Amino acid sequence: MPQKHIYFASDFHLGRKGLDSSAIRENKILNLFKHFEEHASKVYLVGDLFDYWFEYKHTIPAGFSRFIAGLIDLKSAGVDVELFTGNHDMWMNNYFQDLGFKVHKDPIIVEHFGKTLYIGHGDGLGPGDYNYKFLRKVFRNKLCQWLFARIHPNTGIGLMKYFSNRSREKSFGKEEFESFDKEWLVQYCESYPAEEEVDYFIFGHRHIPMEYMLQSGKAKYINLGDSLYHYTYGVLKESGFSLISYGDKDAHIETNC
Ligand SMILES: [Mn+2]
Repeated sequence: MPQKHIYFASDFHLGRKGLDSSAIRENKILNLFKHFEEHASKVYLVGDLFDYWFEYKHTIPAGFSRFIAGLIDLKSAGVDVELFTGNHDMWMNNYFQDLGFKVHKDPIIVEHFGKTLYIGHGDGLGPGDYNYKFLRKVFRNKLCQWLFARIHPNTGIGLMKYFSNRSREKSFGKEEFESFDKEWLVQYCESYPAEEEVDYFIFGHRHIPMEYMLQSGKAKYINLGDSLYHYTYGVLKESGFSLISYGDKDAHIETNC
């Protein structure tokens, strides 16, 4: 039996066009899931899987059935799948738990292959971004969620799509990297207490694939990129962590697994 690996991916933003339409991107992601099915013991999907998501008590957003079926297939094939919420899909309640998935709303620390991993979407961490940090509190507030759920789904989901598009026009697809010391997630990792020994900090949210050795020389900051413009995912093997590109017709995924 070949050794199985641990996989990570984030920021699919299904429901929105990226380099390709959402339907084409969904196909690519489902193909990637087939690869995971063969090689993974565990998959962490690190947030913003959907461009918008809100669970009403008896209703979920339409349009994602194939993807959700893909998640279920992965699980049925014996792969343990854990989900994280992101800033675009933080309104998950019990729908995915009821399907048997663990859903994390905050970062977690876990150990695999003797390495300690800090895994989280990455929104609201690090210095600055006070407007978002305030909004996040409102969005996470139970009363605000209850009130929002009173709006008819056609209007509620319509509003979410509208605001998601607006925020994207301002930033996504044009994410620019200046330098590592200006990356606020890097700053967050640099100031993380040294006595807690973490080998890999793994985040999504930034939409730029990156691997960076922190000043301590002992831990790495990793950003998983996205499946909107970059088509990247991460894999942890006995030998260490790598970021992989996928999604091109010819490019195959990992060569040596
Ligand atoms: Mn995102």
